[in-house]
Amino acid sequence: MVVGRALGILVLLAGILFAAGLCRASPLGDNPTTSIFQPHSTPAESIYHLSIFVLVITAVIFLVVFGLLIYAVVKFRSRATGTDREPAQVYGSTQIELAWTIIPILIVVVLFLATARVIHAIQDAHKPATALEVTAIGHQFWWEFRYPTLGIVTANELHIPVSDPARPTPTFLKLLSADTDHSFWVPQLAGKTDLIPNRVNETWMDPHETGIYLGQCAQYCGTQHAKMLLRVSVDTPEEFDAWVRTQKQPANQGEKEIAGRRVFETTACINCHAVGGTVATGRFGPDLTHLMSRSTIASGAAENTPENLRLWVQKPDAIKPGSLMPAMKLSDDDLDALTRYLETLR
Ligand code: HEC
Ligand SMILES: [Cu+2]
Repeated sequence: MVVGRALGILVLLAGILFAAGLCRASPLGDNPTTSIFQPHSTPAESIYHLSIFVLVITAVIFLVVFGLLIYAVVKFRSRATGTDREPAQVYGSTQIELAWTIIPILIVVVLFLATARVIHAIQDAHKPATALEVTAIGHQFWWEFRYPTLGIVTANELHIPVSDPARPTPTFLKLLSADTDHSFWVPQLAGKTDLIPNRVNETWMDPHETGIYLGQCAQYCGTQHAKMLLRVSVDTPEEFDAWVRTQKQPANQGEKEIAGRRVFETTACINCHAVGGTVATGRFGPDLTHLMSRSTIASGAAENTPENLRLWVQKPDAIKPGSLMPAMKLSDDDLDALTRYLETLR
């Protein structure tokens, strides 16, 4: 009996240690993580504490139930006593039945109240006047970010300022969808919130540390849902201001890349893409005004290098099969010129 129980507990402990090891394996910094166990923002911290609380309660229930089960299995195992008689049958016990009705009800009430408290604290949080406002729009299969108060439009890589708890500058996001359901999830910064067509959802985050935070669309939205990644760059106030200044500038007109610019502006590119201050005003695809200020393309599917840009325009499917950008079937010369033009969009 003792051996069985000890074994069960050992297996459980090994499991917990293994899971904890997985979560700790990648420290923030060079190797950003998507673990909910390393929160860096108030909503994520509340969710983390709630998760631990629920995990502890359920672990205790697990241990008690399994302990009793193992005890019963061992204690009442069939023994070679020589008789085939059934053991004594016990019918009903008011005390035990009351106990196993009332205790679970109490546990559920406690879990409910703890969860309701966290939901209320996150959903009804006060929005300070210093808050940054961003509108995030989910598209198949990329993210559009608009800063209505700053007049900036960008894609896939969200820049926000770090929030000093003494003088908070949280970011409040309005979540919209251009097509189907998506879900905005940056585990270290906030819980998941869906983006639903014809509905405005909201979320917020107040990152306490600068760095890159990774996220992912968390609601299946079509073929390339898995490559609908999110990058949040949490900047120091100075870095953020500098970023805002660059983004507010009109596009580099690519004077030196007339040929490439002509290809861009005489091809269907401009129906789907915008480049500030030019004839390109399409909104179906990501804004390309400051394309080169982003470190990845196609929602994190590839690094933003000249080779990848060229490959992307030539054959988006090579990077992201099923993406909604068509292969543009350009000649090699046009493609080279176009790539050079894209590289001027800083
Ligand atoms: C029918 C609309 C459409 C046309 C035409 C189109 N694109 Fe796109 N483009 C998209 C969509 C949609 C995406 C986003 C794909 C994704 O990430 O899933 C995209 C993504 C891109 C990206 C990556 C941007 C980023 O930040 O991730 C570049 C660069 C780009 N297109 C360039 C071009 C060029 C150059 C042309 C013309 C030769 C062109 N596109 C024509 C719809 C279009
Ligand atoms: Cu998705």
